[in-house]
Amino acid sequence: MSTSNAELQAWINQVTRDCRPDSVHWCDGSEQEYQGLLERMVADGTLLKLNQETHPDCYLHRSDPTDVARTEHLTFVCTQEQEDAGPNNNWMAPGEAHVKLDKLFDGCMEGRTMYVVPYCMGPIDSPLARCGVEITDSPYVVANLRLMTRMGQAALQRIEREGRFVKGQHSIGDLSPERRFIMHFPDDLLIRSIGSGYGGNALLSKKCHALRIASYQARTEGWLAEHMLILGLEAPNGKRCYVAASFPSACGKTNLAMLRAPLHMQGYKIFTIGDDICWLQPGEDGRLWAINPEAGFFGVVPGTNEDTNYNAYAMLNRDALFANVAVTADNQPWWEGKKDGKPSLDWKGNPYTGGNGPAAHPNARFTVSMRRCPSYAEEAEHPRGVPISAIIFGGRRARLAPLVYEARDWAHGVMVGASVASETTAAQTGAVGVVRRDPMAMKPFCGYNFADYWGHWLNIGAQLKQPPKIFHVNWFRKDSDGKFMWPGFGENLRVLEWILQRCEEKVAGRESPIGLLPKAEDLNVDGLDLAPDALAALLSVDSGEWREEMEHINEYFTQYGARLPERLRETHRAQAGRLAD
Ligand code: GTP
Ligand code: SPV
Ligand code: MN
Repeated sequence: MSTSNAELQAWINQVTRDCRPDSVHWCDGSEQEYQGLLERMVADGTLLKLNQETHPDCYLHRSDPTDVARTEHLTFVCTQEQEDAGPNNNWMAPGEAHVKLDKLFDGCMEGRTMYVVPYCMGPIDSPLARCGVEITDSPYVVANLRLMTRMGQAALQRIEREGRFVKGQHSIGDLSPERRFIMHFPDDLLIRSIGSGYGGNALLSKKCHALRIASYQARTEGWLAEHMLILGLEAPNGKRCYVAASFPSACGKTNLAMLRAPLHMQGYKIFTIGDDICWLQPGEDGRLWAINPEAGFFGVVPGTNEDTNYNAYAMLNRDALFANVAVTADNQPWWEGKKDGKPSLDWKGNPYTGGNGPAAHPNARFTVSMRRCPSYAEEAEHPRGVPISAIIFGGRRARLAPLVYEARDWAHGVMVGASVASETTAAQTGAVGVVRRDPMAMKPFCGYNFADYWGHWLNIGAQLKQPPKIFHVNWFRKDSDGKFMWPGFGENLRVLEWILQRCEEKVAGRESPIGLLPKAEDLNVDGLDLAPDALAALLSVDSGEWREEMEHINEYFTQYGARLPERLRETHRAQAGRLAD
């Protein structure tokens, strides 16, 4: 096959010459092609067929034990000037990066098939959507892209019509962490990734394109590429509004996006538009509009069950690809938090004895098409997206951050987002549970200098006639025994209800130095089994601790030197002042 786009054809020819695959396969995105890939992977052991009676069309992929999460220390942004990548990114000069990568890619596909995968991020007819092509030697990556993106013929046609696309060159190489790099060349709309077959390292449409490259593009084009879920919230009166929420990796986006109303709040309904990535653009009407560029989910498996995430759990019994879960004796997938069955083999395929850590890897994941989600919203296909009424930032903080508070205005909201901190999780390699700054949940994903990014956020706000209100939430506050104080999951709807009422100006907030908190009587806690004083603690602001926090935020901002927007500095100063009073 070939394409009428000369740039694409030349790039494919070049990669073919360099990587020397045995054959080249252009993906058309058909069901037949998908089934063929699955069969081939079952035959060579890349995939294991799970119990087809209980889990029709479900498969398990066991990745290399050194390749189970994103590797941030091997991820680089290669701009000409280091300052443009900023202190928030690893940087390498483009020339040096290409020399290193050329050596690694040389002949790396010998004996393998090279797949050419055109994909579209966003509804295929949306002006907000953008296309890309991933070249990969991993049929597992291709199968994931089929579920996660609008992939194949239609995307190629859009590329040929528009002429512009992001290039992603990927090879699993020899899977050695010593020869693993995920490099971005935003000026060339190019990604080169080698040595990993896992998630965000290898499905280049996702974090590499839809966040790192897209955020860079968005800055010059006047939009935002964010690590956010999008949900539709339908109130008992039938009115729907849309909310975008940004939490760091493995901090609750998928769960909130698919929330099911608990029994006592049956009048409400949540619709899922996206669970991980959101592209936002000011509309002509002065509102902020959002699309989900993805078409599927790559979600955290452990902890998922009928109570925590009913809708996700319902998707996991057919047409799902699992990565690094355990299996039961009758070959059903199993993970920590699953209520039935017991593990027979752990995620590495070894007999599970109980003494050797969890049976499923803590970052075990599922891949499924969005259409399989019972709460999937038709609006996800709307070319112009949905208008956003509220933006929520959040993190995993055992202390300090209250359950919910509202920023005073857009600029204050940008400061709230820029100062998000969260405990690290298993979604990236390295220590778990360490608090680090993760502004807008974008620390691993912003393709340029954070200082410029915050400036861009301020500019976007200035263009909006009806800017969304900005909130901060924390589901993860712990008591002195180390137990979560807030029940979380479905009960988070109580917080969404308050947010909705604030958006509609139906309730007033309670002023505090960090923003508006709910008055105790405005947060619905009927029927909740909260420890005595828990609500007061969840809604309290400790000025002493917050003064210290403002010092830490200041130290963090100082790294960005003169590039830090003055407005952000002022907003910080004003809050520190309010805390000192
Ligand atoms: P990425 O896909 O990595 O970007 O993560 P995500 O933000 O979509 O995270 P996800 O919703 O998959 O949640 C990850 C973990 O957080 C799981 O272990 C959940 O059980 C836990 N979690 C989610 N929501 C809540 C909550 O409200 N309270 C508590 N305590 N845990 C939660
Ligand atoms: C995350 O780590 O934020 C994810 C999973 O959503 S990955 O696709 O691996 O980045
Ligand atoms: Mn994510």
